[in-house]
Amino acid sequence: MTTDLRAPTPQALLRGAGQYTADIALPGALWAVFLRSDEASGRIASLDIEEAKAMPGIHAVHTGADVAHSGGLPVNEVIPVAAMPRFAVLAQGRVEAVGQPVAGILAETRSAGLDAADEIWLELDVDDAGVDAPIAEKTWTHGDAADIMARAAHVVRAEVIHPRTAPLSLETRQIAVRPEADGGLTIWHSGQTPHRTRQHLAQMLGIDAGLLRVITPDVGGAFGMKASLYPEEVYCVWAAHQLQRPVRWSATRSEDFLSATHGRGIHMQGALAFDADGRAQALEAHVQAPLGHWLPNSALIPGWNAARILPGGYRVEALKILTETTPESRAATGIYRGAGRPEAAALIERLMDKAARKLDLDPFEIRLRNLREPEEMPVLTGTGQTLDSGDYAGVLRLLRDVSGYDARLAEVAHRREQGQLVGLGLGFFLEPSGEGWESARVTWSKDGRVLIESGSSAQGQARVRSYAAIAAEALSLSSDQVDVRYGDTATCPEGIGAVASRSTAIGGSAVHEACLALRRAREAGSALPLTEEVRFETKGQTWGYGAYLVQMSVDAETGAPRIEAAFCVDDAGHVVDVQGAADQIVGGFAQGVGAAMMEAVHYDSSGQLLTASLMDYAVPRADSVPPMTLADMHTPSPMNPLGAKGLGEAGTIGAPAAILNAAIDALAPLGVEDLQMPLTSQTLWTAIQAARDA
Ligand code: SMO
Repeated sequence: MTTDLRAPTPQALLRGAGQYTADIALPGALWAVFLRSDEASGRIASLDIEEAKAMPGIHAVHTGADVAHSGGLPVNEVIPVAAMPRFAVLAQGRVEAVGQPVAGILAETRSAGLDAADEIWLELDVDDAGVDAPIAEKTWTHGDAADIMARAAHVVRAEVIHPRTAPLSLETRQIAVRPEADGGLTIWHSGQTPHRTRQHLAQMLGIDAGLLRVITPDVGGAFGMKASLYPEEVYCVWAAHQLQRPVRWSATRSEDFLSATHGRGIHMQGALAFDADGRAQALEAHVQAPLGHWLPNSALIPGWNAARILPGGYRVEALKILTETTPESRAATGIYRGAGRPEAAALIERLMDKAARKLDLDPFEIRLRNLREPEEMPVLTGTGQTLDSGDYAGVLRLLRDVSGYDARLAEVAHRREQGQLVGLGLGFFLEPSGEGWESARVTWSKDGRVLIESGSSAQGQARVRSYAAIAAEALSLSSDQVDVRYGDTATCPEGIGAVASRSTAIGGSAVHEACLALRRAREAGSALPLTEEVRFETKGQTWGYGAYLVQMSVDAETGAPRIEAAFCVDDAGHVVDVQGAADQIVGGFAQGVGAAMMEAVHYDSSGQLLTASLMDYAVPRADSVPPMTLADMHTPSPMNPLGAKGLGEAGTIGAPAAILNAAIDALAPLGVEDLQMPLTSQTLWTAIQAARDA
């Protein structure tokens, strides 16, 4: 069995040469299958597993009582939680959402496990799910926003509702666990944070972390959905340890719809006050962020991000923002590419567009009047964030140029005279990336080859290419002399992982500093082989940013929307991998198109999931991606030696704001002032009819 995780190139992944968790051979492994709740809320009146246990090929069946001892999953309390919902490996006395695992079955084959699940008799006393009170809330206050609001020349208000979305990585959740002779466990896991996974498992199951080896082999997309441990995964690790048998689980697509974390779902309302010249003076906002029936590690991040980032790049000092997070008897919510950033951008950009209309200013002009200047930075915002660097007005001016904005305005005016529904939408956004530290061990061998072992990990981002390029530049080598390895707690130095667009700026800086140390050692006359290990701690978050312009037409008869063109200007500081950066923008934009125009997880009023397969849940395809023109600026970040900023979420953050503004602009001649996502043909057709009837 291979344990040499020399990471493959992107080309190898495309050829099918990757090795994913489901590819790991695990002779004699038992398949985990779960009986899941088919009700959203209720007391377990009876749960009879005897018949299931007696079925052929069934090794064991467990219920909540068997795993009641396990500890809770640590939650990152960026907003303090008043009453933490219970983390249950298997339901404890009650069910709290459709899809919650109630019994775990260990079977010789998956189909035997599925048959046994049919023979488990679960009786529920169904009760009323209801919506609880918020369990975590936080207010950001600066100055006296209410007073300014009351005296302002102009106040605009907006509401943006983001549907729950399913992150939908191509590879579903996967885990494979093998007990080892020393009493330890090797765990192959489709995850984003191997070291954190090891630490959380050790803590929850009371196993010494030194006995656990977590390997994240190739991971087929994650988008934040794989940044936390799941009850099903904790069960597999517990069961393998308990039974001393290898155990594996591979989620079906429907299991992911039911019980993987959902993103978004945030409902935001805001008001922005302006003086007579269109200068923003005060901001008030309310962020309602839904939680599910349990909290993954990053459950509170989206609601926190949506608030702290909300003023964006604009000079609006007085503010009052309240975030409330409320559990629902639904699947858990968590981070999903952007994680609160698209929500912040959509609300502030709606407010800016509304103000432009009210003050009769061009959408570019009102933003240029309010964006912070490069000379102000670093600057502390009203929500206590330090914006590191940037030329925000510069990207707007570049966007205006590359999009040929003035000619497009004329084209839109002309087509409107012919009765067409067509509009332009602008969105400016910020992308704060991760904080903290990351590590790298770099070895320069006698044969001249260099091996990077990173504490970071990856899920398809061509990390090999960027880390190899950083090492090649520092050591004056060619990239093909560099190998990269990551995603194994046994062989790689301690690290955080691939979340929050942090890997190039922080993990890459660790590689850079380790290579510079090697270079110095070499120049001082040391002989090869040489190894350097560096733990790089960032001085603070980097704030990537950008501005997107979308041209959209809407079929007046059917409501069908079409993005005719998209222009994306991004500033991610120093860019290491130019092709990889462009790919991230395009892929991210496609996910933003999905969120803005087609995706929505639906539950009925009793908590039944209506969108449990790709028959019911639309996702963007190649033909949903419009013609895109990319342009970039490069304002280096002072926070790390590479000057790099995060960029992996940019497309997903900037797209919905621009698309929403474009759709509303397209229907504006009919008197439409607001629309909510997803902007499907039905949404737009309904808005057109309502406007015509008005
Ligand atoms: S939403 Mo990301 O994987 O931090």
